[in-house]
Amino acid sequence: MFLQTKFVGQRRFSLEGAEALIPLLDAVLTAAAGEHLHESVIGMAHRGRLNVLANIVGKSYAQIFAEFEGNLDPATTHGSGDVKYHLGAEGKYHGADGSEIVTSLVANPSHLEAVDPVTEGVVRAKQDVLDMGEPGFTVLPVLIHGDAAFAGQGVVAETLELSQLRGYRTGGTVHIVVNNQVGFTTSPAESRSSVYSTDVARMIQAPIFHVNGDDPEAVVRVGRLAFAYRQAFAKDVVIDMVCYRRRGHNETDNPSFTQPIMYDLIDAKRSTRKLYTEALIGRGDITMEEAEQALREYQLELERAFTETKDAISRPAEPGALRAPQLAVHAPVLQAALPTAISTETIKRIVDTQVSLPDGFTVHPRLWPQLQRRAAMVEQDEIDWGTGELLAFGSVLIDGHAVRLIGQDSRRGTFGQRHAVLVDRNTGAEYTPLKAFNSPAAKFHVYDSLLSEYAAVGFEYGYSVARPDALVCWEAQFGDFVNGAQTVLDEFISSGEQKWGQRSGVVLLLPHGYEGQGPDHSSARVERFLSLCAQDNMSVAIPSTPASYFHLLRWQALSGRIKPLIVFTPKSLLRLKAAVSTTADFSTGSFAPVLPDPAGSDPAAIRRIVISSGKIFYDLAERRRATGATNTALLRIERLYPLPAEQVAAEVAKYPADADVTWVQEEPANMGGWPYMALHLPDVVGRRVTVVSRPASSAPASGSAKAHAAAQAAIMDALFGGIG
Ligand SMILES: Cc1ncc(C[n+]2csc(CCOP(=O)(O)OP(=O)(O)O)c2C)c(N)n1
Repeated sequence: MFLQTKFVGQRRFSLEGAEALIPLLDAVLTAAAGEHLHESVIGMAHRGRLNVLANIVGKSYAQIFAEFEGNLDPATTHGSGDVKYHLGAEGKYHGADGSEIVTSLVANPSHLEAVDPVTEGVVRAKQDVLDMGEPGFTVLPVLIHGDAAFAGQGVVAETLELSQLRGYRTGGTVHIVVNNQVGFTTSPAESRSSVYSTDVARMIQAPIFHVNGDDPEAVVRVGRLAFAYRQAFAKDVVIDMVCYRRRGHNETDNPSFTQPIMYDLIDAKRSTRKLYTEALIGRGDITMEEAEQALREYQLELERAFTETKDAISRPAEPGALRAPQLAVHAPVLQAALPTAISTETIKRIVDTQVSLPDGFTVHPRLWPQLQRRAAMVEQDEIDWGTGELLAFGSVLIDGHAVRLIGQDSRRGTFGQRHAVLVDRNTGAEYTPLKAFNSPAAKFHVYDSLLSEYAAVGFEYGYSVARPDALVCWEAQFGDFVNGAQTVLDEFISSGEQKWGQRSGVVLLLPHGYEGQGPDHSSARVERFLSLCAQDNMSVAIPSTPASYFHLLRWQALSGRIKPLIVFTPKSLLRLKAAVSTTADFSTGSFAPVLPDPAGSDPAAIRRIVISSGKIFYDLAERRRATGATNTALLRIERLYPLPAEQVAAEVAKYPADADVTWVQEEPANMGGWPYMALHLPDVVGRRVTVVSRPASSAPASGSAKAHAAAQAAIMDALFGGIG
């Protein structure tokens, strides 16, 4: 209300009509402090966010006014910044009884409910650190929703579905629906088919309390009950606070155009505060003078803060984002090579876990040879992709960093390449070899996830924000399906640091490659990720060998560069004979963003420099061998962003200055790396760059295996001619 008079016409998404949210949060957080919980993390949208920041998280009125004045402190907004009702904050809630609890509000985008899984991930990460992986659930998640969004957004159902799963549970979330009975201008009859907006929560049998928002004492009672339920059963609980919205969707809207009768009623209605004050006076709990005095004092305090803000030229920074815990990390390393090799003893130690199973454990007879082969690979100097990954995870654990890997069927691996968890053939008991390297602070967490991308990726983003010391990997079943999480990619992963200064080192593992499996099992949309890259916001890589993947993962864990890493991972290369690395590739060297031509033909004879990324290199190398061509050099770019311009230029400079440069990719010309390379490569190599690819296409790949083979052959023919 105060803001309404001072900042006329500014949007603030007021809580008027739903004021009881504040005593409700007070009841929940005071109870949480009473139970000695460590912390509470709140995720919410626009409605009442400023009130929550001021009254619950302890953001100063002066700071809020300063932001309304447009005095956004560059230290809090980092780069492009965001509108004031999206910023996160960290503070402490001080209850009236003197109790206190650390409380943070997670930064969120406009996309309603997108912050739900992110908040859960943040909470789980904090719990994993505090509780050392045992379920103590000492951090409380609170999610505040709008009624229309709770009913309409599918990610709500996905997030509820996470709540009891081993890999995701947080010991129960207190959900509060601020049910003001209208969504923007849309009435419930148009916005849901369910009776209540909260009906979606019935699927997890959560208790749902419907409570009258105009009865603050009932609201508080329900808040205490809900928290007690969470503590007793470690399950989600929902409070449906039925209230109203005194103003339009925001303060510039006129709601009577669309809900005239409702707004006649609301206009005639006395506010919750007035009704409650009258009730207290009527009951003799306070006098009229005391009530007026309290209101006057509060308004004076606001006026004082407002005047100070007007006077102040700048304000000291307050955290605009959920801060990562203080960490002893190295200075960020980007271009410089970070030593990521491990000793041959460590290699042996890690590989030995595959065949040193507990007494009495019966591994599946078909799997046993596969595990034995891993040990033999080191001897034979032919380490495959699955083993390379094992070496990365094992050595990162040995180096003292937790590893969390989660995705659909990630424990076995979609392509049967991982077997991170072994299942006893006779008893069904589980054994996770890499847990041999667990320490209290650095554990190996590997889970199969629910069949979700949106909530699943959101959760890992949140987890990684709160745990930058850990290697946090989300794996897609096939990379194609990551587009179900596009909101998280656009709003959090690629832009969270720029908007809110919120850093994440999350790793996305996205199986990608054209192998004739049709339009939905081929492309993780390299082009889309590259279009999101700017200002060094993340890394995008397509490692082409097990050792390259190994060094990349270790680089991500050890470099101190806390940026998301997108990895396009292989399918057929998992078993391709040519795509193995030697033991020395792991015990020496580091991640190389550009791989030189391994053939070592005479540089002076080169007429064409072919640059590619990922699996197509093996097809190119094979066709070059088959045709006996000696005039073509094959370079690989292992990390597309940040583009290793100097290294690419240095490799190209080894060949004649008039040699042609061609970018080759499996993807259609409007997809893959080309749209990005077409913009940047000519400058890097100092000459025109042509492309050989599938023709531009609306669908990413053909549905026919025959058409696939023909298109792949056409790419090779275009470069090398027919085999003859
Ligand atoms: C995913 C998404 N779609 C659409 C919008 C635009 N939008 C902003 S607020 C709003 C209505 C929200 O209604 P409700 O959830 O009941 O919350 P309220 O504003 O009433 O508190 C809409 C449709 C959005 N922000 N996010």
